[in-house]
Amino acid sequence: MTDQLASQLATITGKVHASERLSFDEGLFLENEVDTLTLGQLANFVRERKNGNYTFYNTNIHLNPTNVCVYRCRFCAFRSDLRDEKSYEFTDEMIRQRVLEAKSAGATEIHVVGGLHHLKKFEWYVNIIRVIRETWPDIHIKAWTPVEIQWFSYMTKQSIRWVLEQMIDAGLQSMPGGGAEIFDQKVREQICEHKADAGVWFETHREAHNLGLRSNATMLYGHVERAEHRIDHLCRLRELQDETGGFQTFIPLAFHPENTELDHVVKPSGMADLRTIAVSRLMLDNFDHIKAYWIMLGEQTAQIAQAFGADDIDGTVVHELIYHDAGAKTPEGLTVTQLHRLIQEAGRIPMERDTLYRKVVRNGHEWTVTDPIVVA
Ligand code: V47
Repeated sequence: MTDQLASQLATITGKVHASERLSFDEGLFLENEVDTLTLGQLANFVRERKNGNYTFYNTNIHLNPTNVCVYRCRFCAFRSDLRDEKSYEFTDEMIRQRVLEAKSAGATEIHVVGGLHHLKKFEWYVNIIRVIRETWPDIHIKAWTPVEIQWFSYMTKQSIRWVLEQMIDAGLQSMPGGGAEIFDQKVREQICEHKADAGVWFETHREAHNLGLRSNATMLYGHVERAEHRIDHLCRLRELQDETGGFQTFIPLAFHPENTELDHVVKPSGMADLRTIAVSRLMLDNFDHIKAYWIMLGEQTAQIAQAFGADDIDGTVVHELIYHDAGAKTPEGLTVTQLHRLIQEAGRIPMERDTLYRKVVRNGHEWTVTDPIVVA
């Protein structure tokens, strides 16, 4: 490293230690000039300042009500046409069964996202939330991305706020972070031309936060985007977080190319995964949590990620399809004992949280939650 680069790194290190915000240019510098172990050391400093030695996980289950989708995102292996052999849709009875399975597995959260089915009306989607809520009133429902919310708004000719209010009325309690991909419009045109753009994504999360919902944010990396697009993505997220404070966790999602139109792309390496997690931790100074989603990273990288800025590894994740259709080789779910091992072997203390980051205390099949876990 030249003297000039070393001096830039020293400035950034000083800012990180003083909890000062890094600029777009400093983000690019981290991406382009700083070695992986130095990035990890800096990100780990922030991670421990915010969350100590804890790594969070939750007990959750996924429900993807249909894979039929009007969109053809080039990175997606999950979607299906109605006539394809693999197309499916959930009935009320299937939803009830999934919820009862969640109940017997002790899940605190159900994560619901799926395709935009051209033959289903808004009421079909509201009913999914209602059936979950009626089947088990205690489970936290985290559902829909801005892509779905905009589709519902288009179908009903009502505002995004109205759509969210109907969903909240039916039982929706928070929103996952999907649909964000990369916010840059030129990149979106190459990977998901027709889908809701960055403006819609932010408008939906802003409305959700204003209505009292918490939500997550994601970034899909390792396809056609470049470093400046990733840093721009992170800077845009922290702007909305400054305004609303409604985001809980950020999840960088590594692209899985198998069975997609982008199957010529080489999957991001373990080093790229660790660097992206570390840079995200450093840029998103106003996010409490960074999640290393073990399903897509693999269990080994998720373990190491806990020393590169991540303080959460998601959950038991039973019935995940989006990554597994795209070639993820991870198991379709992990037990709590396996999650504990992943965390403890990384030298961290496992803490079960609910969706809103309250500590979960279990007593046999019963569970209660404490106040939100305080972070720095
Ligand atoms: O938006 C789709 C991504 C997202 C592929 O909020 C792909 O807690 C890689 O958002 N390779 C949906 N990624 C999943 C998601 C999520 C996951 C876990 C936790 C949370 C949370 C949210 O999955 C999509 C897209 O960015 N995706 N296909 C693929 N082939």
